[in-house]
Amino acid sequence: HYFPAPKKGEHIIDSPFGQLSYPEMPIHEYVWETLQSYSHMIATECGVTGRKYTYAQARDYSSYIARSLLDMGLKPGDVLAIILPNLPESPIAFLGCLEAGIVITSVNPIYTVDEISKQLISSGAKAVITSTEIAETVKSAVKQSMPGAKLIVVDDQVNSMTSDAIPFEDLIKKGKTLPVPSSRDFAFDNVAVLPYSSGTTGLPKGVMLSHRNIVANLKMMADTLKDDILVPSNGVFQQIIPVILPMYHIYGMVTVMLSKMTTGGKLITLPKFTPESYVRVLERNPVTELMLVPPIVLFLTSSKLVKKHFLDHVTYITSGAAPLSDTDVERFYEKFSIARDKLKFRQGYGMTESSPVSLYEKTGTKYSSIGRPICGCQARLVDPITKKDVTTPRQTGELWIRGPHVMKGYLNNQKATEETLQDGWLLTGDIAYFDEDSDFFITDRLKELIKVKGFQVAPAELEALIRTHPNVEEAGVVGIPDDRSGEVPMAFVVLKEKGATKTEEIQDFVKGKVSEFKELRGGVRFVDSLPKNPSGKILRKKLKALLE
Ligand code: 4UV
Repeated sequence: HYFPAPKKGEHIIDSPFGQLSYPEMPIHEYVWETLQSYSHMIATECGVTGRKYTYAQARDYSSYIARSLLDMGLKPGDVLAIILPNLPESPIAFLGCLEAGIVITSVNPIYTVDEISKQLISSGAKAVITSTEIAETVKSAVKQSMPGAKLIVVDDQVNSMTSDAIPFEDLIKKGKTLPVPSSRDFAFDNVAVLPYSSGTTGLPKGVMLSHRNIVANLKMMADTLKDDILVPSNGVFQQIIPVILPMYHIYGMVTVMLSKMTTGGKLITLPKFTPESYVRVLERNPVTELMLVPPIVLFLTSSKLVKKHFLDHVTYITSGAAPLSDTDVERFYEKFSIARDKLKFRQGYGMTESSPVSLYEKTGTKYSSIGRPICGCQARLVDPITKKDVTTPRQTGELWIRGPHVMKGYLNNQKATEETLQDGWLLTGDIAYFDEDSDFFITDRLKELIKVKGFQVAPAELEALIRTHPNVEEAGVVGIPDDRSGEVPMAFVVLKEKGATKTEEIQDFVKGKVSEFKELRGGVRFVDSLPKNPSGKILRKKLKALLE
């Protein structure tokens, strides 16, 4: 992979991890490429029920799923929504769709009916794969937004709720009898997955990621971590990774699920994070690596349930998706008194729009740094006002990213695409600086996004919802710091009739209409007006300043 020469005024920070080369093959072929040497080993296992699949089974079953999906009338390029908690079947469903050339839109399984409907409509999904547990909610969403769509349900217990749905199991059985489709119009730059992100502003948008984007990012990480990746040989060693980050989110999908399957790891899936189930997985399995978000790092440090010996085999912990401080990591080491070169703590920086990883702190020594651009990635810092590149250490600017992992664009949204992709660069909306060693640090967010436990909350979505309250004139939502979740949403509200509505009524109004993590846990404050710029955009920094 080669980059264009820097233009005048561009101060580009290159990756210290060498030149990238990656194969032009579909994601699923890349994932299965080295499977021969560990085909009999476990690929996925449910941390609750123990249901499991070997690599050979996972590969075969996903291929049968691909054949069945095409046999059902779905065509390459059609969109299918995967709405699944982390189950051992989730990667099989995922890789099956990719093999069929079907575009996956990944939906948060804890979403409400309205939230699911919005994504189904926006993505133009023609079929859904879900699980028995959430089938009722998903069915309502399908009925509301895409009647006639095919509904496939993973689980052994198809019940009355799902009697008209197609069991996943049946697709595997049927697929085995079907011929391998002879030719498909596969292109490396076809869209493969369509996760949703609100980007710098507005509502969640479909992020078009191609096979190239994702294969490139998997290889970028592999080349960056080279010496640290352990692949089983002759069944001698296998990485064991609990999968608690949801696979609908880009971090769980690419950096945990796909990346660890590419190198023959054993994924222990947990359908939802509960302290008890997570601790049980740590207690019962010699886990080798943890991929986390900061609130879970804090959980490990603060929970009495987590014992030192659970971490005996862990050599790396990665944290990403939200800021992590030096103190957070110091406290972790203090509690467990583990040698710092035995278990390394490393931070990654990623974004849905970049498939996701762009920077990584490989040494495991500068805890609050996101490190350097990974192999095949370039970075710049651009002053958001003067538009000039930052050239000296410790000066802040907006982080811009370039590489083969940067998205094709937002689905059906040229305006947002043009604002975010400029001249081949991805404008991240994050404010950062680099130090004297060229290690990067995130300091702030230019974009309006709120991160609750590492997951996206789009202020515009909550504002639109709050405005539907009969006594609300206007609303502006911001994130405020929270010990447990990192940030929580808080609303500034202008009422039509002052005094006629209590703050709790606004909080209750939001409850149930959105997933729990989006609720206004930061509270509500009534104001006379919202600060805005001349074109009517809410000035969120000024709103936040009201709290100081
Ligand atoms: O689009 P998204 O929800 O994507 C992510 C992806 C995160 C990662 C992190 C490390 C990995 O190794 C990996 O595979 C995936 O969160 O949100 C993108 C925004 O999240 C913030 C930042 O504002 C991004 O624009 N963010 C992500 N990583 C960090 C972070 C970080 N290490 N420190 C601070 N903020």
